[in-house]
Amino acid sequence: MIPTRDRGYPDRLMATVQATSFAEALQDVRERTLALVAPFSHAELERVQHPLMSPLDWDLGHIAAYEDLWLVHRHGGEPLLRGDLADLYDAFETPRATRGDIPFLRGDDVLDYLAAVRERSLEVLDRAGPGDGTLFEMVVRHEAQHNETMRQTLFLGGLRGGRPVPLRARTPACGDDWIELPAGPFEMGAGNEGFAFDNERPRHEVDVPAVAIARRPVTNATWMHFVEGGGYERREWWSAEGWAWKEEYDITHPEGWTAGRTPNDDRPVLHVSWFEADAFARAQGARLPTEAEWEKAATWTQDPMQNTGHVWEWTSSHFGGYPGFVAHPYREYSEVFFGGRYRVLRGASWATAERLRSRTFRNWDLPQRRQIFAGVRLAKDVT
Ligand code: AVJ
Ligand code: FE
Repeated sequence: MIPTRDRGYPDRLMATVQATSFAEALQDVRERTLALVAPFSHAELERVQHPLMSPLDWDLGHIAAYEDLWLVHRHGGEPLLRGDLADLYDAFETPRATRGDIPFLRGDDVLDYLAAVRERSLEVLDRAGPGDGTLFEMVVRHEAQHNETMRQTLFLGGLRGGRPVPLRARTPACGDDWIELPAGPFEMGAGNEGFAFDNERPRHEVDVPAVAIARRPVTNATWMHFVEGGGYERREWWSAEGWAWKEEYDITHPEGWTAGRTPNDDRPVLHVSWFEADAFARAQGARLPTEAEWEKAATWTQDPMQNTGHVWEWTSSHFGGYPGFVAHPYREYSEVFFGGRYRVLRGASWATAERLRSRTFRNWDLPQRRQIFAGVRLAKDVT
């Protein structure tokens, strides 16, 4: 099953999640996980495809370990199936850079581990029920998030599944098509009903000055124009930190624009860093939107943003907790990333599961990162 094949192009940010049972939801995301790795040999799954990313087999074992921890151990009250593997599959105990050298499960062993844990969690669901559903929803979404991480690995490794299936409909190339949002407050963040990640709460009022936000994300063709116009050479368009990064790594175009693959077309540009997005915006006499501006625009039904949900959109905002933030249910999801160099991305990408798509979801990454399926939507002040 290839989840991206028949998607339309226009606005598909909002999820239409059917009210399926958790057993079905777990089954559905597992089919997607297994379909992602099905084309590859054991050797390809064991390999470090890129220094930034875990071997795909590590992701598989981590998905199983996370499910065992939260559903079987915490929710079901049973001992871990493989307590001996807990540290190895803990993202903090074992940082990505070292994951190539550790004895993670490989080949059929990791597939057996996934299946054995799944059997246990379905037994817990049968016996104890889903509780308020939070942990089951969290585990389904965790696996879906790792599906996107795994696609990033496939992209960087040049393997099948790392690039979007070419979309039939295309965006008209349009430099100056702005949505004007009048000044005023809106309710930011997720309400109390239903599932949301801790960093989306609590909902709170934010007053947003008048702003213009681009109707569509920046296209490859427009980015090509930036490259040809000296975008990566004009010091005045770059932040000091961004310029230093660009010089050190000799960055001259988005990640993946190799000879013979320079997509000069009207699809949203992908695989640009925050530093590049920031410089590009300055070159256009514009800026990146704040995440509040982005979210307000996403709720502005009078004149909706278009082509959301194909690329993550960098914002100017640093990742932090909303006023009154409470870590829940686990501290390591968001809080440990607050207050650092992380920038927020909004929307969703072509590789994001339907279940994860929402107007309040906050993604984050470091400003130099380009493995993420990220692009740019511009904003500018209204005077
Ligand atoms: C929300 C995508 C930034 O991949 O680091 C997966 C999701 N957290 N396992 C990440 C996540 C723990 C997270 N992002
Ligand atoms: Fe994880």
